Amino acid sequence: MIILTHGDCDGVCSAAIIKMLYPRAEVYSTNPSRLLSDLKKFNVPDGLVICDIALNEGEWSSVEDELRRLSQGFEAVYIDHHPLPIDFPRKLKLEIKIYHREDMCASQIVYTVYSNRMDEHMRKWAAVLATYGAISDYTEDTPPASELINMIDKRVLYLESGILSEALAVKHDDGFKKTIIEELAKGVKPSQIPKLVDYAVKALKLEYEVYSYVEEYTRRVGNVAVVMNLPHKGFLGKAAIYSIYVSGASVGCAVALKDKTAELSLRTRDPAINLGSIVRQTAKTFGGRGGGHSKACGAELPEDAIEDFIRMVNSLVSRDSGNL
Ligand SMILES: [Mn+2]
Repeated sequence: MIILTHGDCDGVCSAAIIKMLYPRAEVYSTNPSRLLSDLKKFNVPDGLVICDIALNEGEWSSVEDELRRLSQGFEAVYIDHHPLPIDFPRKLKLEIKIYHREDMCASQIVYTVYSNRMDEHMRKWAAVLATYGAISDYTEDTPPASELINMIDKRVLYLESGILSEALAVKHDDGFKKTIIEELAKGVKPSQIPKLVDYAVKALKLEYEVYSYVEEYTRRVGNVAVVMNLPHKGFLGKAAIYSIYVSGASVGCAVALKDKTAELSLRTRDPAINLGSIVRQTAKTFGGRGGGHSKACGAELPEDAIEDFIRMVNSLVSRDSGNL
């Protein structure tokens, strides 16, 4: 069996839960923009599960073709919690099983799908893994996390989840991720996995440097706080949140530049704003693509379109938040 998953805490926990049932499954990390080309690299395995990978608009039919090519004689499984692209078909053909909901993270969905095949001992550990994932994706108000944090010391659960997500923010090599997933699947807690605490502490130091940078270099375009060229990679989402905190803006936007392309992460705390839908439309207008949740989303744009993009997001955000 092959598991393709996101390389963050939620993705890693999703894969670890599945690997508890399928210890020989091979795990590969991927992301939304690489999914299609990664799928093309594989040949027919005996099982395929994709976890925590958002679907890009306009790509489902190609992804579906690849899944169909790969899943001869078994049903491919797609588990995700990101908003579906607007062009996602209402009626699906057979052979691909999709588990999608937005009120829990991928590892919680994985838990709901796979835990009834587990004995009680396994199920208890799988629930802990799902809770680590939930804490890192801020969905701990739904099961099994919502139940577990009242039964096991929640400070310890948050600490373990924090160690895992911090370490994964800076360690990107696939070999290391595979080791973490194997250890987690065997029941080893994040703090007990060799070197993970060291990486987490290193990541925290970098994160605090990013926060100081955000304090100094955040500027405002109306209701949007903008910060660019962070000193370290892996903290785009957190910088966007922190830029709201330091500026008092309604929306935070952190920008990373690479090869004439800008990668943007945007956040808001204003419930009146559907940022995911604003960003999806605006990115399209400027020749890029983007989207995501109503409070947390991202975009990829041509570098020279950034300022126009931000100005348009500001005018749409100001309209929705009533600050115009
Ligand atoms: Mn996730």
